[in-house]
Amino acid sequence: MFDKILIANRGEIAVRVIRAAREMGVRTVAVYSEADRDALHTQLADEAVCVGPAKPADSYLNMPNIISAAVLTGSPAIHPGFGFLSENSVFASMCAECGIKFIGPGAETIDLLGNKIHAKELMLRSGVPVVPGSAAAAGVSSAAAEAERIGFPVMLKAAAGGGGRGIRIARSGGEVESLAEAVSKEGRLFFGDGSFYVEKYIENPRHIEVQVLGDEYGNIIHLGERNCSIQRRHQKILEETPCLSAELREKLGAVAVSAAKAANYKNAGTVEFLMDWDDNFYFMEMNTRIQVEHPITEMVTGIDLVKRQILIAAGEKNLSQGDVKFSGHAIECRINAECPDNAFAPSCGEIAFLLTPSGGLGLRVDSAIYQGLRISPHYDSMLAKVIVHGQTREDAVMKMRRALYEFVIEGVETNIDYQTEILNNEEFLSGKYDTGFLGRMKS
Ligand code: MV4
Repeated sequence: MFDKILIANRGEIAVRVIRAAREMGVRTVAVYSEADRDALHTQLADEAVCVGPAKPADSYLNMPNIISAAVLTGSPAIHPGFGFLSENSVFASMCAECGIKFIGPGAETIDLLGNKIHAKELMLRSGVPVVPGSAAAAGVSSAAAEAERIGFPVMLKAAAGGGGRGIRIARSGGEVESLAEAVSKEGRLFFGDGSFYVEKYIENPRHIEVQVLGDEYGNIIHLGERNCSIQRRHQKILEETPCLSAELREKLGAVAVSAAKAANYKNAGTVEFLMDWDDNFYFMEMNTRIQVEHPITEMVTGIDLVKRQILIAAGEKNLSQGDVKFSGHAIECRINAECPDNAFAPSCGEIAFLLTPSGGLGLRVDSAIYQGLRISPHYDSMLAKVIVHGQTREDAVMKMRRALYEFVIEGVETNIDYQTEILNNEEFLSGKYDTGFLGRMKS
């Protein structure tokens, strides 16, 4: 086992990783920006190294500075968390070249799955169901013909896309060329890659993803699904598990394991599917990081995913599929510093008063905020994740309502009341909701 790891991240996920490491007897090194001198992750780690100014490009994305911090502190491994450098294959290679273990999949796997066209081609070859349509890159001039062949509506997607950037829906032939131009331009601008592809548009799908774990020896297991259909502008707001019958979970889980095997997948990953109301599912993409919503999977399986990540990176053999047992229902609500009454504009300032609802059976709050902390405009607006675990969905919903009722944050605006609205919504309570849910919810 590593005697020490460096955490190349900030906020709640950095704290989450530091906690796992400490429980394993592994020492921790935090990196922090000048804006994060007083941050919780900076204080909770055994050592902390300043890696640059507040702007992410100068600090949390500054690869030479972070590698230097690992070398100077004698850290044999780096956990990248999510966001920042977590899906950067150049960083993963740089770690390897410096003899530092990147806690995640190999650089080649990150590269392969980061390109949606290559990922889709791989899945097609491996028998994983993909959305009907072209796998190969389409050109602006051939896109309209592709779209006619597939049948409208279609979706145009940038090969390197993510976060809702570089995607357009085309409903008729006349608009394909200009939308293709736009997608290609966005791809070049945001990801340095103008290639794109065309596929059938699935109306009002559910976003269902499967957690997988692979070890260094090719043993891959799944840890069930998460329903992440409650999104606003491609930002997940609330996630829950389970959402499928045991039978469908086994089927989707087996497909997710095939997808991960095809990519020679190592460490924790997530296979994203679109699912329609006839339970047809289609591979969308694979995320090569630990995800924000991982705690709901931990709650229903009792498996600490971050500890598994560290153990796997250190060479430990995977659990077997039979070790994974599912129990009860878990929900996560993301608490953001934002103003729902003002187009969800980010809200900054000092946490003037804080009362965290953490207490009672089956309630967990993952967060890095404390009273007196200043919320900086430089970073993500997520302040906390409230995670509940109940025996049934109804129990979990009641527990989450209770937790949100108790949660007090003063000094910044939050979406706590907005989350409560979701939990009181009839469509949500029916459990039968899709990615159009928040757009329909009137508040
Ligand atoms: C789709 C789709 C329907 N059909 N692809 C949105 C972000 C990107 N990762 C993929 N996305 C979608 N791709 C086809 N062929 C609908 C979406 C989509 C969506 C997906 C998951 C969660 C929320 C969403 C909201 C709008 C659109």
